[in-house]
Amino acid sequence: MFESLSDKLEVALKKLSGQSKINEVNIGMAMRDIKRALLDADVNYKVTKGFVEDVRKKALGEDVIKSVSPAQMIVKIVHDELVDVMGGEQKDLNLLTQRTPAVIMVAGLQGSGKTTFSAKLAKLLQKKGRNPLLVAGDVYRPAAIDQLKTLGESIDVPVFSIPDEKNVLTVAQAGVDFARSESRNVVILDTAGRLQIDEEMMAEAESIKKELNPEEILFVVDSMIGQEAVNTAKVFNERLDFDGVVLTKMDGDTRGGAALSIKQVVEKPIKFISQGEKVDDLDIFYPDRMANRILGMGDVVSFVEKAQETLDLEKTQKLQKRLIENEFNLEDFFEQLQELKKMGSLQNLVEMIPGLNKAIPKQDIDESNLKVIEAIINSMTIQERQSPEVINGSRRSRIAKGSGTKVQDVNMLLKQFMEMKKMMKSVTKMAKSGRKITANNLPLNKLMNN
Ligand SMILES: Nc1nc2c(ncn2[C@@H]2O[C@H](COP(=O)(O)OP(=O)(O)OP(=O)(O)O)[C@@H](O)[C@H]2O)c(=O)[nH]1
Ligand SMILES: [Mg+2]
Repeated sequence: MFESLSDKLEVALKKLSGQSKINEVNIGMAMRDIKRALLDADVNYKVTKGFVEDVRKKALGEDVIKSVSPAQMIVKIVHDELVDVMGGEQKDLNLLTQRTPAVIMVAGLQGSGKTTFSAKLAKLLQKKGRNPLLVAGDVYRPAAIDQLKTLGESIDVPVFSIPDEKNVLTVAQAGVDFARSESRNVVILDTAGRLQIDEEMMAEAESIKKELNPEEILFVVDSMIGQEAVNTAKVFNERLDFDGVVLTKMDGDTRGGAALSIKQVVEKPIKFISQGEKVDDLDIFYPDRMANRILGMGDVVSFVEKAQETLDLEKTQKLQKRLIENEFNLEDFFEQLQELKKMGSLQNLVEMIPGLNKAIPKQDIDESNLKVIEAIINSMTIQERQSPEVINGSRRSRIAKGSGTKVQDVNMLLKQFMEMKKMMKSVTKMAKSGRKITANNLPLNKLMNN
């Protein structure tokens, strides 16, 4: 699913990765590539246009945090836009109802996967502790009842049907009564496939809605039909004002356009995606996870997110400036530790930064180290922090006492700090020669390895 779109987006975004600044020119080029990728994936033209405009605006307006590269920032912006286009938050079924049973009506075009989905949903709800009943509301196709029965048996969910009854309202109403008498708290009503141009069938769907007043109407659409999915959704929505969309056959070579267009066009959330003919292949739709899947760069995204949320931009820039100028002292170091601490546990942090988790093996991260370091620096005077070279023997033992540590610990910290400064010198040289300072050569790395 989405392979081709993913690949193209990746290529487009990679082109930015060598750039030190985002400007009109390179962002313009990237947006052209992204636009083409989306259109090739059969995303609706208007949706594509809006998408690209939004990303461009945000990219040019955004403060780029220093510890994050411009390319990483754009990945994040594109990711957020994908999430947005697909509906933002995950939307649950509306089953919080006073009425028992709650009724879910399943509607859509012929062969879109309604019956298969109904069974998958029954299984999912059952797993969640609900007590579903499947109701065979396809009164037209002779084999429809048998198909649903077979599926129901395979998941141990009862199926209600009235053979030879041709009025779907009669079947549906009797199904609801039956569910009530059997203490089944959710009815899933599978309906006949209908063509949107078939006025009689569309009117029937409307009358089911009117009579049963379902808690939830789900519109099932085959994701393989691309743009047509959006048009169909529009027509069904005008007639039924449905509550959510189910995209089926996402296991096929769908280009993904429907997933990215439907929410924007009909303003209804995608609630499930179905991939496969087996009854257990139903996924709840999470826009955020889907965006990660499309971009394949989840780790970069969460890193930027964390950095945005917590790192104080001004402080970080000030520290970096001092690093470059080699004026970095223990006070700065302390400040940097505080900033990093805000980002959560070190382990989490390290796992989030691409490359860093390889540079620092898990067993080398010892959070208690940090506390010791903090305690020691806390026991120093401002003068000592600013000019560590004044810290002589008697100062060392005073600091050790004050922080509840040993003189060796203080020695160790000072030694590490000096080494770090040495290291920073070489980083500074790197920076001056034009090479980028990345998370990999932050002083933290060195420190944690000692
Ligand atoms: N690969 C794949 N096949 C699916 C999926 N969902 C359904 N199918 C297949 O698509 C065909 C139609 O599925 P149904 O569930 O019968 O569709 P329907 O909408 O109930 O069809 P009608 O009742 O005839 O309108 C069947 O062969 C299913 O096995 C899916 O997510 N992936
Ligand atoms: Mg069917």
